[in-house]
Amino acid sequence: MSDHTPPAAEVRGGVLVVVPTYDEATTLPTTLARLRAAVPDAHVLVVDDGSPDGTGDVADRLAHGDAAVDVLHRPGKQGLGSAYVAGFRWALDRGAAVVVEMDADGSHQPEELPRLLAALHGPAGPGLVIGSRWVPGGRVVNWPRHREVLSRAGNTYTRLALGMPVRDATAGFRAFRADVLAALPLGEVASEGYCFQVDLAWRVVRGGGVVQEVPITFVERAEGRSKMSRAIVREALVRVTLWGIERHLRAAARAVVGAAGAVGHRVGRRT
Ligand SMILES: Nc1nc2c(ncn2[C@@H]2O[C@H](COP(=O)(O)OP(=O)(O)OP(=O)(O)O)[C@@H](O)[C@H]2O)c(=O)[nH]1
Ligand SMILES: [Mg+2]
Repeated sequence: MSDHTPPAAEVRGGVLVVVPTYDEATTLPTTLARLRAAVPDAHVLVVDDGSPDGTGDVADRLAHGDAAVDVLHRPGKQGLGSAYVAGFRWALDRGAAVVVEMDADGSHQPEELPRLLAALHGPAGPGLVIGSRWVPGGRVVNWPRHREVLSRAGNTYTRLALGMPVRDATAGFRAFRADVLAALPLGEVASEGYCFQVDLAWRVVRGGGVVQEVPITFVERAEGRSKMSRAIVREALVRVTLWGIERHLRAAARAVVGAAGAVGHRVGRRT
């Protein structure tokens, strides 16, 4: 933890942006500067997993000069999902009203965050707002064709398997209402990569919450290295498939119970 730990009153009732980092020493300073300029009232928590490139020190330096920036240091790479869960707990413990997820690599443009926040307070009453690449108006810049195909295909598969009305469920630029986030069983979330994003959206939908998508322009990182891997894609594919099967089995079980009830009712009337 950086030497500035904000009193709860500084965060309470406000927006807390969680920025997970692993080897983002070259990208973090610009991202934080843009974020602080775009949403000056927001508090920022960088969650660094002992990055070998010294991102943790860079983050500490930035936090030292800015009371609205804090750093949570974790020993060694533990994955994006668990970094976010640690950041969420930190935010909820301090009474944040809104919790935001944002990458450090420049793909999520801080200047678009005010639109996400406006939607969160808008008439649809969402518990979760997702900055979406795949709704009308959303787009990607400088993304290799194979990444776009993978993301579109993965999201279509997810939507059909889960019957979830979300076009970009793997997106990681999002804003949660804190009460909705606090109601999720964060201790049960075991997903690590893209799947973490699907997992949380799916839990919000199953809990009866509204998920709203806002179009964004996603910009491929210009510096640093992607942590996307085959294992992360595999994790998402396996888990989403299992959740889809589970959903169909539950629906089938409900249909059988319903049919048995109807037959029992008819038999009962005849006897
Ligand atoms: N604390 C922490 N942060 C991580 C970890 N893995 C990735 N990150 C950060 O999470 C954010 C997203 O990671 P990226 O490498 O950009 O992965 P991605 O956005 O899914 O993949 P690309 O689309 O290729 O950029 C970045 O800010 C990373 O530094 C991790 O294990 N721990
Ligand atoms: Mg990225």
